[in-house]
Amino acid sequence: MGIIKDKFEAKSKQEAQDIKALLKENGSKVIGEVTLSQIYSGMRGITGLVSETSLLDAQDGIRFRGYSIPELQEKLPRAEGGTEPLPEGLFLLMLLGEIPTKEDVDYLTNQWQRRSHVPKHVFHVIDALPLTAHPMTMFVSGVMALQTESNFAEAYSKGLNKSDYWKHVFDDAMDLIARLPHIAAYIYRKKYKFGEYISPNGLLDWAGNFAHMLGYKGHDFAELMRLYMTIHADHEGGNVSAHTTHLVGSALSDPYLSYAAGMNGLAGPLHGLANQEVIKWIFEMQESLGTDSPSKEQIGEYVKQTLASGKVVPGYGHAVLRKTDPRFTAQMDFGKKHMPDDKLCQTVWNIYDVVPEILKATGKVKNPWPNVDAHSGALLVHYGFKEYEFYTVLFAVSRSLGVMASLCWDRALGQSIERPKSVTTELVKKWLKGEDAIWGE
Ligand code: HAX
Repeated sequence: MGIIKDKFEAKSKQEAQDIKALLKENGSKVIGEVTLSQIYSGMRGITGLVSETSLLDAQDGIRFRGYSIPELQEKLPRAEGGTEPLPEGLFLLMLLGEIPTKEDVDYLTNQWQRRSHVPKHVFHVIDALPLTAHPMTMFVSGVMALQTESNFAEAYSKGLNKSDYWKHVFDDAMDLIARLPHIAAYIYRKKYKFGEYISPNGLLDWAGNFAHMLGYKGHDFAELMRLYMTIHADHEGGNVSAHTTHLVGSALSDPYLSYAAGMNGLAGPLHGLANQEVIKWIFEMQESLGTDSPSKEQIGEYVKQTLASGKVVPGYGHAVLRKTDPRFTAQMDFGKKHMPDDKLCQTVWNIYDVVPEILKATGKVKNPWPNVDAHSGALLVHYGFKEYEFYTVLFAVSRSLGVMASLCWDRALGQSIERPKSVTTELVKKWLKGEDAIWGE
């Protein structure tokens, strides 16, 4: 890991100096205003965080260090005979800010293989849970059990110089990412495949080996995993999973604790759990309509029923995006290339034709377009991966790449403990009457 760590040290030291100079000159510049509505509605639109790894534009979608998803597909190294990017390459791009070579990516694959050993007690903790437990509960429990291995926690307890925090966070980040596919695949095989576990294959790349341990063979599924692990990795810093990881890490909780906290947020149905909710909703629609190829009219009626019963249409809407999510488009392109006649994918595409107009007509949904979760399940089902309760675990494994690269940056830049100011409604009322103007104390 020496080469990557040395490169990161040089880059982050330079960046820390630049930020110091930038703040000295411009630290008191005002970058926006905050309205009362914003503090009552999830702080939407308030710029309050720095996250180096990616940036989300409401119209164009996500860019990782300036690169769009089609650009990543073109520029990042691929597996032999493949067309999708290797997620190792995206991780290096997020960490170091440069498109890596195939040699760099192969080196990282090798390093992660060497670090992938999972101690037995982690599996024992997962085994202690009932088989009925949700896979995300099993996954986060496994990650918490793995916290015994934290370099950062051990070094901190012995006494650690502030300037060395990042070094141990870096090592934990690498170990954690390396180990997650094994933990996730163990849960999948335990819960759905009668505990018939598959040993890792040290010759495969990170996502290819994950596909192998899950038990899915064939080039196309491995390619889907490479694409999936790449596009779900990061979505700038304010989403629940990234922000939570950053927030918990800001208290110097180690990377295992921080990541586990973030993934508990990913497990919410308005965030990462939406991928299971989408496919569940489509299966329920098929059952209720008695067909696996519902017409657009039937879909439209079903969507209206969903809204009338006070539920959200899963996979649609976004807090920041105002156009179709390019992560949805990348998956639709994959579907059109590999499975153009798949009935479930065709249903997803028909839903895409129908839902936006209905959501627009409500007059309140700010983004009627599909997000990343609207498509992923249909691609997985095509390869026989129907256990939709597991889908958020796939998302979580991918998300480790973004949140861990970010956590390395947080510590290398010496970011502070996060602590925004909150107020009470009583204070707001007094302030509105001019009786109390004290904010921010
Ligand atoms: N179906 C029905 N109503 C929706 C909706 C949808 N897909 N999306 C938004 N709305 C509603 C909101 O519930 C809100 O209603 P109320 O005023 O009655 O509370 C109103 O429209 C305005 O909401 P908004 O400003 O457009 O959206 P928010 O920023 O508040 O919320 C969400 C963004 C993603 C949470 C929202 O669009 C949603 O619930 N979508 C469905 C769940 C989903 O797909 N989540 C995954 C998002 C992507 C992600 O994080 N993946 O991990």
